Amino acid sequence: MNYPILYSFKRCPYAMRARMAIKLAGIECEIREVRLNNKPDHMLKVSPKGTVPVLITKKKVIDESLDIINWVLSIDNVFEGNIEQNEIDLTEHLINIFDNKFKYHLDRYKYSTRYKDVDLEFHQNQCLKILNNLESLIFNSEWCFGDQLNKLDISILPFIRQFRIANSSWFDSQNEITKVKKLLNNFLDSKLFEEIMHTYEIWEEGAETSFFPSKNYNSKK
Ligand SMILES: N[C@@H](CCC(=O)N[C@@H](CS)C(=O)NCC(=O)O)C(=O)O
Repeated sequence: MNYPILYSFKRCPYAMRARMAIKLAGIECEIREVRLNNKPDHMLKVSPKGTVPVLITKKKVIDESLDIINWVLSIDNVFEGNIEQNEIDLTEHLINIFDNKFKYHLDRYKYSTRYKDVDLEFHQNQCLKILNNLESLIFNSEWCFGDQLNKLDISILPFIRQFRIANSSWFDSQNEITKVKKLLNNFLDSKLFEEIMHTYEIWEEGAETSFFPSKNYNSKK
């Protein structure tokens, strides 16, 4: 096997953060885009829990997005080079809040029809509270802690993007989260975002290999 294999799903926020880490470290992978309602047998064989992303390296199968980011960081410290220890601690603390609380309320806000008796406004407000807290902790700069992308940026921005998508005009009208809105716009306008959102054909056993980052063949934009 020449390349690590990444099972991925374009719009999945967890897969997006894994693709960002991989891209930033300059690692090349074979990418296998999946349909969540028809996961490949091979993916389920190596990772029976059935979530994406799944990264298969020469030595191990990594099937948690944060573990993929940490594996990338163990090879190439691409995004923690310039930040202070307290920012590293804050990064871990905030990722935890986003993966647990924010995601919980986001699901009930964005996919309210999937839940029984949800109070959409309550969950919207809980997410906003978390963004207000984030607003008070980040710099007024390109990324959370300055000019360099950090583990925090790549971990939380895909979720903030989803939150905005649920009601973009409402999100854009929130005046107390200007730094967060700037951060999200910066992300959505970035080359990195464009690269990680490349569209791949759904992978099937025996299909020709597609690469991430894209080599611009065997895939369409
Ligand atoms: N804790 C996992 C969560 C991954 C996850 O839940 N991914 C979703 C897609 S966004 C998934 O694969 N869900 C399985 C399904 O919908 O069948 C991680 O961080 O990698």
